[in-house]
Amino acid sequence: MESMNQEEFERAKIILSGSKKVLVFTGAGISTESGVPTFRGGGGAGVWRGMPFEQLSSAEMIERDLPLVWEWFDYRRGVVSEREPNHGHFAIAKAQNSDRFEELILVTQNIDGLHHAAGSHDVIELHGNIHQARCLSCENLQYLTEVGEDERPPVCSECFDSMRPNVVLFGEALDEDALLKAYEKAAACDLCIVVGTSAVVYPANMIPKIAKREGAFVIEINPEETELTASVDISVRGNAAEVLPTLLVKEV
Ligand code: BJW
Repeated sequence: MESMNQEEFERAKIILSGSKKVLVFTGAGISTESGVPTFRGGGGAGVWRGMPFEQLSSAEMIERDLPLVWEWFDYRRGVVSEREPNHGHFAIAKAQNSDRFEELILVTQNIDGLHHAAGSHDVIELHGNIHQARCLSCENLQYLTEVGEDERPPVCSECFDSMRPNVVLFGEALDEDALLKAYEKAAACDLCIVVGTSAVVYPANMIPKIAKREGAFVIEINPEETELTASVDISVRGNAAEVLPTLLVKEV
């Protein structure tokens, strides 16, 4: 871990050893070492067929061209389906399934399902799940393994209307229960670990701010500086897959 700021890392380890209620908040950067592109900063998921992802992944595009939205997410699902969780995902799952902390809540902005694949449970997926379709009329949710690849858009088995990818696009509201639960847990944790997110997308980016406001210690893990860096208590500059196994699993 040559590029990591060792002093900050050592401080983070000490804080972790005294923490009971931990909230881990992840973004696209945790899946970098699995080969899933990030959105910003040249990560690779930013443009497809010459169109910026902000345009493709938008509420407006669902109205305008649902088949194109399906093509875009079928392509993305193809990329994700070939990927596996990395040491960062596994470290979180291992800590969550151990008795190291009284509670470890995992909130993610990612739609790739890699936290589940690593063995994490009760994951709060704020931006949905790329492996699911949702009915435009009755909100029925189905896994794409049940729906199949033949029909785009897929037809709802309950009401026969069209289905859309179950992801939260720009201009759309997040699932209220998921967001409320994430905010409540952020307000109640004593340590919030923010991993691999640029923290620019609202309302998910309120989570570390709420945690901090309510008195939690905030640690950021990211190879780059972000909008959040100036306001966190410790910023560990490193890759999630390298930092998390030592930080979360091994005690001081
Ligand atoms: C590593 C690493 C390694 C690299 N280890 N780290 C103006 C001001 C404020 C807000 C707005 C505004 N205009 C519009 C808005 C609102 C908008 C918004 O926030 N826009 C901002 C971009 C300005 N938000 C919304 O529209 C949201 N809805 C909403 O506000 O609703 C209001 C409403 C209420 C009631 C009714 C109706 C409406 C919805 C936002 C949904 C976002 N969805 C997306 C797309 C999902 C589908 C898809 O995948 O295509 O979610 S956007 C995209 O960004 C995706 C991500 O989850 C999200 C966050 O990105 P993330 O995870 O932070 O990734 P990156 O790429 O930004 O950063 C990666 C980081 O990893 C970097 O920092 C790297 O350094 C780091 N990294 N390698 C650790 N190895």
